[in-house]
Amino acid sequence: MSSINRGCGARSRLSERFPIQPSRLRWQIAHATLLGLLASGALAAEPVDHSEHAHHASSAELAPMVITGVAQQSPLTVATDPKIPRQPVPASDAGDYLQTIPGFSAVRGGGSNSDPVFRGMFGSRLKLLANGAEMLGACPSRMDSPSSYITPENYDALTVIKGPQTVLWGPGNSAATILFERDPEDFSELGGRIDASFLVGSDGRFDRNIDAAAGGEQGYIRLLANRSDSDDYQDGNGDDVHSRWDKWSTDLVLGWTPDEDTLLELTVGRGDGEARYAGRGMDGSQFERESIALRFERDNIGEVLQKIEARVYYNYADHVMDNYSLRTPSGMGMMANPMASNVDRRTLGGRLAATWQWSDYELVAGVDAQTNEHRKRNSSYDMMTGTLTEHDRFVWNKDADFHNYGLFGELTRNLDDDSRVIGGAR
Ligand SMILES: [Cu+2]
Repeated sequence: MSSINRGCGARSRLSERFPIQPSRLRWQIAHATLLGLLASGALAAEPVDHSEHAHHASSAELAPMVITGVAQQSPLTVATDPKIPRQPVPASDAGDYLQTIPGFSAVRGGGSNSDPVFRGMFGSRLKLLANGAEMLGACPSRMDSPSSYITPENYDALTVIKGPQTVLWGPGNSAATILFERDPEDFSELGGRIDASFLVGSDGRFDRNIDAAAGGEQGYIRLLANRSDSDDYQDGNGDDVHSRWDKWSTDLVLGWTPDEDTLLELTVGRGDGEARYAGRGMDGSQFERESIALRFERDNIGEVLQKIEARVYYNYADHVMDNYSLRTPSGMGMMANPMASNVDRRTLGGRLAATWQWSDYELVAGVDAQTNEHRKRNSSYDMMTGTLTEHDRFVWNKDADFHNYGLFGELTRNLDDDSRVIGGAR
């Protein structure tokens, strides 16, 4: 008997030798207190047995602590629902939204489209993926940072994997990997749902969101649309800060679920917007996004091979910045006259991964690839006649073209309920 259940025996011996593991106990008390704080906030309207609460409080004598960030799921992972309202209300893009997670800050240029920074690192060290697809933006001065094309409310789950701790989602993620994911719809019979929300704030802030889905056992259709406006805000001195924005984004999702374990999903999306930048010589007058993505998932395949997932995506960013449509040209220096610059980027990518499970081990391995093409064109201004020739009268000039291909594998060994060892290579 003891030889069969050797794993169990070893564990019980360990707990006999250390009946209470001090570090673990402390962690559990801290956790319980945090949960207690959250629960007492959420259940404030319900009758509370004060005597029992008083008893709990006296058994764990910890100083009161208020946490206003998102609690982490594990030391390396933060998972949250991006539809949950936040305070202070973030701008409509992912950059400002991520600041509600401890460790994130942002490089701000105006009211929206800030560039997220995690533990002092930003840019290509942060891997931002929307449903597994990357959209890097086109602007050489990062007016359209990757986060500016992501509307958090249009997603169901946000996961932040801190540090270079995963090799599963592409190269270059030395600061963190940030995943915005949309869950597949699950209709067991014909039906539908609509989630709509409005937000009105000071300085002309007005957001409207709609997320509607209909479907049945065989598949679903889902429409997500969002628009957000804000006026210039006032600084402490009462002066207007050049920061107004107006952005919209919409996605249509078509899912086919021939059986419980199979999913084929097509997503088509579009968005655009404009944003003033207080800290720059130009404003963003166009942030056009076009995206198409196809994903396939198959679960519960066999004893060892558990899951196969495949995704292909196409993302196109077409960005215009100028110094005349959202402001008046300064009339002096380098930016004296009206000028516009138009940049675009086409990204095509794909990923195929499989999950294997045997005894305490789990292996996720696969391949991925991505190609990028970047182009630009500028307006021209004739100082003699004072006429502006718009950027779209010129031909595109391709200035970058690159690809990457990856082969990756990540092996996890579960030691007990709380501990894992993870190793990966790419
Ligand atoms: Cu720009």
